[in-house]
Amino acid sequence: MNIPLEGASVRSRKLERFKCQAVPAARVVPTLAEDVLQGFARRPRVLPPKYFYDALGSELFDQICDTPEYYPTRTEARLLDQSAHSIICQVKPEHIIELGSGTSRKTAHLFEACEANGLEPSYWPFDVCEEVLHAAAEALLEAHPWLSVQALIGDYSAGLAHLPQPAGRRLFVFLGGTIGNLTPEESIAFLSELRGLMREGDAFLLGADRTKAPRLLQAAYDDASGLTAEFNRNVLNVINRALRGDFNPHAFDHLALYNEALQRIEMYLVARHDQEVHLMALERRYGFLHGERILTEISRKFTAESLTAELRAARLNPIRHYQTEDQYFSLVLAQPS
Ligand code: SAH
Ligand code: AVI
Repeated sequence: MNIPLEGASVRSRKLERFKCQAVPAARVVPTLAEDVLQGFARRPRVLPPKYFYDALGSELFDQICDTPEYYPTRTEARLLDQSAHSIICQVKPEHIIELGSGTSRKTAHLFEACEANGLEPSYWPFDVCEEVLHAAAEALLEAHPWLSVQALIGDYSAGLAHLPQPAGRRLFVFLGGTIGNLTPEESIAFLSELRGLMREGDAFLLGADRTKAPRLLQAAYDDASGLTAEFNRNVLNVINRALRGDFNPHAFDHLALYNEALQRIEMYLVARHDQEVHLMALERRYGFLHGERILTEISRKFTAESLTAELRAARLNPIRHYQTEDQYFSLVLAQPS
Protein backbone atom coordinates (compact mmCIF):
# COMPACT_ATOMS: atom_id res chain seq x y z
CA MET A 1 0.00 0.00 0.00
CA ASN A 2 1.29 3.48 -0.88
CA ILE A 3 0.80 5.92 1.95
CA PRO A 4 1.58 9.47 0.78
CA LEU A 5 4.12 11.05 3.11
CA GLU A 6 3.34 14.57 4.22
CA GLY A 7 6.03 16.96 3.01
CA ALA A 8 8.07 18.80 5.66
CA SER A 9 6.84 22.19 4.41
CA VAL A 10 3.16 21.15 4.57
CA ARG A 11 3.75 19.91 8.10
CA SER A 12 5.52 23.09 9.20
CA ARG A 13 2.77 25.29 7.67
CA LYS A 14 0.22 23.29 9.67
CA LEU A 15 2.25 23.73 12.85
CA GLU A 16 2.35 27.50 12.28
CA ARG A 17 -1.45 27.46 12.37
CA PHE A 18 -1.61 25.52 15.64
CA LYS A 19 -1.04 26.70 19.21
CA CYS A 20 -1.93 24.96 22.43
CA GLN A 21 -2.05 26.43 25.91
CA ALA A 22 -3.39 25.57 29.34
CA VAL A 23 -6.14 27.78 30.76
CA PRO A 24 -5.35 28.47 34.42
CA ALA A 25 -8.13 27.77 36.91
CA ALA A 26 -9.98 30.95 37.88
CA ARG A 27 -11.05 29.39 41.17
CA VAL A 28 -10.04 26.39 43.21
CA VAL A 29 -11.92 23.24 42.30
CA PRO A 30 -11.66 19.90 44.06
CA THR A 31 -8.91 17.58 42.85
CA LEU A 32 -9.88 14.11 41.65
CA ALA A 33 -8.91 12.77 45.10
CA GLU A 34 -11.19 15.31 46.81
CA ASP A 35 -14.04 14.59 44.39
CA VAL A 36 -13.76 10.88 45.17
CA LEU A 37 -13.58 11.48 48.94
CA GLN A 38 -16.62 13.78 48.85
CA GLY A 39 -18.56 11.83 46.25
CA PHE A 40 -18.08 8.49 48.00
CA ALA A 41 -19.24 9.99 51.31
CA ARG A 42 -22.67 10.62 49.71
CA ARG A 43 -25.51 8.15 49.09
CA PRO A 44 -25.78 7.18 46.36
CA ARG A 45 -22.08 7.60 45.75
CA VAL A 46 -21.40 10.04 42.95
CA LEU A 47 -18.57 10.96 40.55
CA PRO A 48 -18.27 14.06 38.33
CA PRO A 49 -18.64 13.20 34.62
CA LYS A 50 -15.54 15.17 33.58
CA TYR A 51 -13.41 12.17 34.65
CA PHE A 52 -14.81 10.05 31.80
CA TYR A 53 -12.61 11.89 29.35
CA ASP A 54 -9.11 10.45 29.41
CA ALA A 55 -7.75 9.49 25.95
CA LEU A 56 -9.70 6.20 25.95
CA GLY A 57 -12.89 7.84 27.25
CA SER A 58 -12.80 10.45 24.49
CA GLU A 59 -12.26 7.71 21.93
CA LEU A 60 -15.17 5.69 23.35
CA PHE A 61 -17.42 8.74 23.30
CA ASP A 62 -16.55 9.28 19.66
CA GLN A 63 -17.55 5.67 18.92
CA ILE A 64 -20.80 6.05 20.89
CA CYS A 65 -21.66 8.95 18.57
CA ASP A 66 -21.76 6.51 15.64
CA THR A 67 -24.00 3.89 17.28
CA PRO A 68 -27.52 3.54 15.82
CA GLU A 69 -29.08 4.25 19.24
CA TYR A 70 -27.19 7.49 20.02
CA TYR A 71 -29.29 9.91 17.96
CA PRO A 72 -27.97 13.24 19.43
CA THR A 73 -24.77 13.54 17.39
CA ARG A 74 -26.23 12.81 13.98
CA THR A 75 -29.34 14.86 14.74
CA GLU A 76 -27.34 17.88 15.86
CA ALA A 77 -24.98 17.47 12.89
CA ARG A 78 -27.96 17.56 10.51
CA LEU A 79 -29.39 20.59 12.26
CA LEU A 80 -26.04 22.39 12.14
CA ASP A 81 -25.71 21.56 8.48
CA GLN A 82 -29.12 23.17 7.86
CA SER A 83 -28.63 26.21 10.09
CA ALA A 84 -24.89 27.01 9.86
CA HIS A 85 -25.33 29.51 7.03
CA SER A 86 -28.02 31.42 8.95
CA ILE A 87 -25.97 31.38 12.18
CA ILE A 88 -22.76 32.54 10.52
CA CYS A 89 -24.51 35.28 8.52
CA GLN A 90 -26.09 36.68 11.70
CA VAL A 91 -22.94 36.61 13.83
CA LYS A 92 -20.10 37.04 11.29
CA PRO A 93 -17.62 35.75 13.85
CA GLU A 94 -13.94 36.65 13.87
CA HIS A 95 -13.36 33.93 16.47
CA ILE A 96 -15.21 30.73 17.28
CA ILE A 97 -14.65 29.61 20.87
CA GLU A 98 -15.98 26.14 21.62
CA LEU A 99 -16.42 24.79 25.14
CA GLY A 100 -16.07 21.02 25.61
CA SER A 101 -15.14 20.75 21.94
CA GLY A 102 -14.11 17.06 21.86
CA THR A 103 -13.33 15.94 18.31
CA SER A 104 -14.91 19.16 16.87
CA ARG A 105 -16.51 16.95 14.21
CA LYS A 106 -19.76 18.90 14.03
CA THR A 107 -18.10 22.31 14.23
CA ALA A 108 -16.88 21.65 10.69
CA HIS A 109 -20.35 22.73 9.48
CA LEU A 110 -19.73 26.19 10.92
CA PHE A 111 -16.32 26.39 9.23
CA GLU A 112 -17.85 25.39 5.90
CA ALA A 113 -20.46 28.14 6.25
CA CYS A 114 -17.66 30.62 7.09
CA GLU A 115 -15.76 29.55 3.98
CA ALA A 116 -18.87 29.98 1.84
CA ASN A 117 -19.34 33.50 3.23
CA GLY A 118 -15.73 34.62 2.86
CA LEU A 119 -15.05 34.57 6.61
CA GLU A 120 -11.92 33.09 8.18
CA PRO A 121 -12.41 33.11 11.95
CA SER A 122 -9.79 31.60 14.21
CA TYR A 123 -10.89 28.61 16.23
CA TRP A 124 -10.42 28.22 19.99
CA PRO A 125 -11.42 24.70 21.11
CA PHE A 126 -11.47 24.35 24.92
CA ASP A 127 -11.47 20.88 26.45
CA VAL A 128 -10.29 19.03 29.54
CA CYS A 129 -8.83 16.22 27.39
CA GLU A 130 -5.50 17.18 25.81
CA GLU A 131 -5.35 14.13 23.53
CA VAL A 132 -8.70 14.88 21.89
CA LEU A 133 -7.67 18.51 21.31
CA HIS A 134 -4.56 17.40 19.44
CA ALA A 135 -6.41 14.85 17.33
CA ALA A 136 -9.15 17.38 16.52
CA ALA A 137 -6.63 20.06 15.53
CA GLU A 138 -4.76 17.68 13.26
CA ALA A 139 -7.96 16.86 11.33
CA LEU A 140 -9.16 20.49 11.18
CA LEU A 141 -5.84 21.90 9.97
CA GLU A 142 -5.83 19.31 7.23
CA ALA A 143 -9.43 20.00 6.17
CA HIS A 144 -9.32 23.82 6.28
CA PRO A 145 -6.03 25.27 4.98
CA TRP A 146 -7.01 28.80 6.14
CA LEU A 147 -7.89 27.84 9.71
CA SER A 148 -5.74 28.67 12.73
CA VAL A 149 -6.40 26.60 15.85
CA GLN A 150 -5.65 27.91 19.34
CA ALA A 151 -6.31 24.88 21.51
CA LEU A 152 -7.11 25.53 25.17
CA ILE A 153 -6.67 22.80 27.75
CA GLY A 154 -8.66 23.28 30.91
CA ASP A 155 -11.63 22.56 33.11
CA TYR A 156 -14.58 24.89 32.61
CA SER A 157 -15.86 24.08 36.08
CA ALA A 158 -12.78 25.97 37.34
CA GLY A 159 -14.15 29.15 35.74
CA LEU A 160 -13.85 30.96 32.44
CA ALA A 161 -12.23 34.19 33.64
CA HIS A 162 -8.78 33.19 32.37
CA LEU A 163 -9.91 32.25 28.89
CA PRO A 164 -7.95 34.28 26.32
CA GLN A 165 -9.98 37.31 25.18
CA PRO A 166 -9.21 37.82 21.48
CA ALA A 167 -10.39 41.17 20.08
CA GLY A 168 -13.21 41.02 17.54
CA ARG A 169 -16.67 39.44 17.35
CA ARG A 170 -16.84 36.04 18.96
CA LEU A 171 -19.20 33.13 18.61
CA PHE A 172 -19.13 30.96 21.74
CA VAL A 173 -20.31 27.43 21.08
CA PHE A 174 -21.41 24.66 23.46
CA LEU A 175 -22.64 21.65 21.52
CA GLY A 176 -23.64 18.04 21.98
CA GLY A 177 -26.10 18.59 24.79
CA THR A 178 -23.21 18.76 27.27
CA ILE A 179 -25.15 21.49 29.10
CA GLY A 180 -27.39 18.60 30.24
CA ASN A 181 -24.46 17.00 32.07
CA LEU A 182 -24.59 19.96 34.50
CA THR A 183 -27.21 20.31 37.21
CA PRO A 184 -29.57 23.28 36.72
CA GLU A 185 -27.59 25.24 39.34
CA GLU A 186 -24.23 24.41 37.73
CA SER A 187 -25.63 25.23 34.32
CA ILE A 188 -27.01 28.64 35.28
CA ALA A 189 -23.73 29.50 37.05
CA PHE A 190 -21.74 28.40 33.98
CA LEU A 191 -23.98 30.29 31.52
CA SER A 192 -23.91 33.40 33.72
CA GLU A 193 -20.13 33.29 33.81
CA LEU A 194 -20.04 32.98 30.04
CA ARG A 195 -22.53 35.82 29.75
CA GLY A 196 -20.18 37.95 31.86
CA LEU A 197 -17.37 37.48 29.30
CA MET A 198 -19.51 38.41 26.32
CA ARG A 199 -19.19 41.78 24.63
CA GLU A 200 -21.53 43.64 22.30
CA GLY A 201 -21.78 41.69 19.02
CA ASP A 202 -20.74 38.35 20.56
CA ALA A 203 -23.17 35.46 20.36
CA PHE A 204 -23.62 32.06 21.97
CA LEU A 205 -24.73 28.88 20.21
CA LEU A 206 -26.07 26.19 22.52
CA GLY A 207 -26.92 22.63 21.47
CA ALA A 208 -29.36 20.85 23.78
CA ASP A 209 -31.13 17.51 23.73
CA ARG A 210 -34.93 17.47 23.99
CA THR A 211 -37.32 15.35 26.02
CA LYS A 212 -38.72 12.40 24.07
CA ALA A 213 -40.04 8.87 24.54
CA PRO A 214 -38.18 7.29 27.50
CA ARG A 215 -37.45 4.10 25.52
CA LEU A 216 -35.53 6.12 22.90
CA LEU A 217 -33.58 7.92 25.61
CA GLN A 218 -32.75 4.76 27.50
CA ALA A 219 -31.60 3.00 24.33
CA ALA A 220 -29.34 5.95 23.48
CA TYR A 221 -27.59 5.51 26.83
CA ASP A 222 -27.44 1.70 26.70
CA ASP A 223 -26.43 0.79 23.16
CA ALA A 224 -26.53 -2.85 22.12
CA SER A 225 -22.81 -2.92 21.25
CA GLY A 226 -21.94 -2.08 24.87
CA LEU A 227 -19.87 1.04 24.09
CA THR A 228 -21.71 3.23 26.59
CA ALA A 229 -21.22 0.55 29.24
CA GLU A 230 -17.47 0.53 28.49
CA PHE A 231 -17.40 4.34 28.55
CA ASN A 232 -19.14 4.31 31.94
CA ARG A 233 -16.84 1.65 33.44
CA ASN A 234 -13.75 3.47 32.12
CA VAL A 235 -14.13 6.07 34.86
CA LEU A 236 -13.02 3.35 37.28
CA ASN A 237 -9.80 2.88 35.26
CA VAL A 238 -9.22 6.64 35.52
CA ILE A 239 -9.63 6.45 39.31
CA ASN A 240 -7.39 3.37 39.55
CA ARG A 241 -4.64 5.19 37.67
CA ALA A 242 -4.94 8.47 39.58
CA LEU A 243 -5.37 6.99 43.06
CA ARG A 244 -3.54 3.65 42.79
CA GLY A 245 -6.86 1.87 43.13
CA ASP A 246 -7.91 -1.72 42.54
CA PHE A 247 -11.44 -1.25 41.17
CA ASN A 248 -12.39 -4.14 38.91
CA PRO A 249 -14.54 -2.34 36.30
CA HIS A 250 -16.13 -5.65 35.32
CA ALA A 251 -17.45 -6.09 38.83
CA PHE A 252 -19.89 -3.23 38.00
CA ASP A 253 -22.87 -3.25 35.66
CA HIS A 254 -23.83 -0.28 33.52
CA LEU A 255 -27.31 1.13 34.19
CA ALA A 256 -29.06 3.99 32.39
CA LEU A 257 -32.47 5.11 33.67
CA TYR A 258 -34.71 7.94 32.55
CA ASN A 259 -35.95 9.91 35.52
CA GLU A 260 -39.19 11.37 34.17
CA ALA A 261 -39.78 13.70 37.10
CA LEU A 262 -36.37 15.35 36.67
CA GLN A 263 -36.32 14.92 32.87
CA ARG A 264 -32.88 13.42 32.92
CA ILE A 265 -31.00 10.26 32.12
CA GLU A 266 -29.11 8.95 35.14
CA MET A 267 -26.13 6.74 34.47
CA TYR A 268 -24.97 4.45 37.22
CA LEU A 269 -22.38 1.78 37.88
CA VAL A 270 -23.97 -1.01 39.92
CA ALA A 271 -21.90 -3.40 42.05
CA ARG A 272 -22.39 -6.96 40.76
CA HIS A 273 -21.57 -8.41 44.20
CA ASP A 274 -20.35 -7.32 47.63
CA GLN A 275 -16.79 -6.08 47.29
CA GLU A 276 -14.11 -3.92 48.83
CA VAL A 277 -12.00 -1.48 46.85
CA HIS A 278 -8.67 -0.11 48.04
CA LEU A 279 -7.62 3.38 46.92
CA MET A 280 -4.01 3.36 48.06
CA ALA A 281 -3.31 7.05 47.38
CA LEU A 282 -6.18 7.94 49.73
CA GLU A 283 -5.29 5.21 52.24
CA ARG A 284 -8.98 4.25 52.16
CA ARG A 285 -10.99 1.12 51.57
CA TYR A 286 -14.56 1.36 50.31
CA GLY A 287 -17.12 -1.39 50.66
CA PHE A 288 -19.77 -1.79 47.95
CA LEU A 289 -22.82 -3.94 48.59
CA HIS A 290 -24.35 -6.07 45.86
CA GLY A 291 -26.64 -3.73 43.87
CA GLU A 292 -25.12 -0.53 45.28
CA ARG A 293 -25.00 2.28 42.73
CA ILE A 294 -22.53 5.02 41.86
CA LEU A 295 -24.15 7.92 39.97
CA THR A 296 -21.62 8.74 37.23
CA GLU A 297 -23.59 11.13 35.02
CA ILE A 298 -26.83 12.98 34.58
CA SER A 299 -27.92 14.04 31.11
CA ARG A 300 -30.81 16.49 31.30
CA LYS A 301 -33.33 16.74 28.48
CA PHE A 302 -35.09 20.00 27.68
CA THR A 303 -38.36 21.31 26.33
CA ALA A 304 -38.18 24.43 24.18
CA GLU A 305 -39.52 26.33 27.21
CA SER A 306 -37.13 24.92 29.82
CA LEU A 307 -34.19 25.61 27.52
CA THR A 308 -35.21 29.20 26.93
CA ALA A 309 -35.84 29.68 30.66
CA GLU A 310 -32.36 28.41 31.53
CA LEU A 311 -30.74 30.82 29.09
CA ARG A 312 -32.87 33.72 30.33
CA ALA A 313 -31.96 32.90 33.93
CA ALA A 314 -28.35 33.58 32.89
CA ARG A 315 -29.34 36.85 31.14
CA LEU A 316 -28.90 35.33 27.71
CA ASN A 317 -31.58 36.26 25.21
CA PRO A 318 -32.46 33.59 22.63
CA ILE A 319 -32.59 35.24 19.19
CA ARG A 320 -33.09 32.12 17.02
CA HIS A 321 -34.23 28.64 17.92
CA TYR A 322 -33.43 25.93 15.37
CA GLN A 323 -34.96 22.51 15.90
CA THR A 324 -35.32 19.32 13.92
CA GLU A 325 -38.80 18.42 12.64
CA ASP A 326 -38.99 15.54 15.12
CA GLN A 327 -38.03 18.02 17.89
CA TYR A 328 -35.26 15.66 19.01
CA PHE A 329 -32.63 18.37 19.36
CA SER A 330 -32.32 22.16 19.58
CA LEU A 331 -29.74 24.73 18.65
CA VAL A 332 -30.33 28.12 20.23
CA LEU A 333 -28.50 31.26 19.20
CA ALA A 334 -28.43 33.76 22.05
CA GLN A 335 -27.04 37.19 22.85
CA PRO A 336 -26.47 38.98 26.15
CA SER A 337 -29.65 40.65 27.32
N1 SAH B 1 -18.87 18.91 21.91
C1 SAH B 1 -18.53 17.59 21.44
C2 SAH B 1 -18.04 16.68 22.56
C3 SAH B 1 -19.06 16.33 23.61
S1 SAH B 1 -18.41 15.20 24.79
C4 SAH B 1 -19.73 16.98 20.77
O1 SAH B 1 -20.78 17.62 20.74
O2 SAH B 1 -19.64 15.87 20.26
C5 SAH B 1 -18.11 16.31 26.12
C6 SAH B 1 -16.77 17.01 25.95
O3 SAH B 1 -16.63 17.95 27.01
C7 SAH B 1 -15.59 16.05 26.04
O4 SAH B 1 -14.69 16.27 24.99
C8 SAH B 1 -14.98 16.35 27.40
O5 SAH B 1 -13.58 16.13 27.45
C9 SAH B 1 -15.36 17.80 27.60
N2 SAH B 1 -15.51 18.16 29.01
C10 SAH B 1 -16.25 17.51 29.94
N3 SAH B 1 -16.17 18.16 31.12
C11 SAH B 1 -15.34 19.22 30.93
C12 SAH B 1 -14.87 20.25 31.77
N4 SAH B 1 -15.22 20.31 33.05
N5 SAH B 1 -14.05 21.20 31.23
C13 SAH B 1 -13.69 21.14 29.92
N6 SAH B 1 -14.11 20.17 29.07
C14 SAH B 1 -14.93 19.23 29.56
C1 AVI C 1 -21.22 14.63 26.38
N1 AVI C 1 -22.61 14.35 26.75
C2 AVI C 1 -23.51 15.34 26.13
C3 AVI C 1 -23.04 12.98 26.52
C4 AVI C 1 -24.55 12.85 26.86
O1 AVI C 1 -25.29 12.40 26.00
O2 AVI C 1 -24.95 13.23 27.96
C5 AVI C 1 -22.22 12.00 27.32
C6 AVI C 1 -22.69 10.60 27.18
N2 AVI C 1 -22.88 9.76 28.16
C7 AVI C 1 -23.30 8.60 27.70
N3 AVI C 1 -23.39 8.68 26.40
C8 AVI C 1 -23.01 9.93 26.04
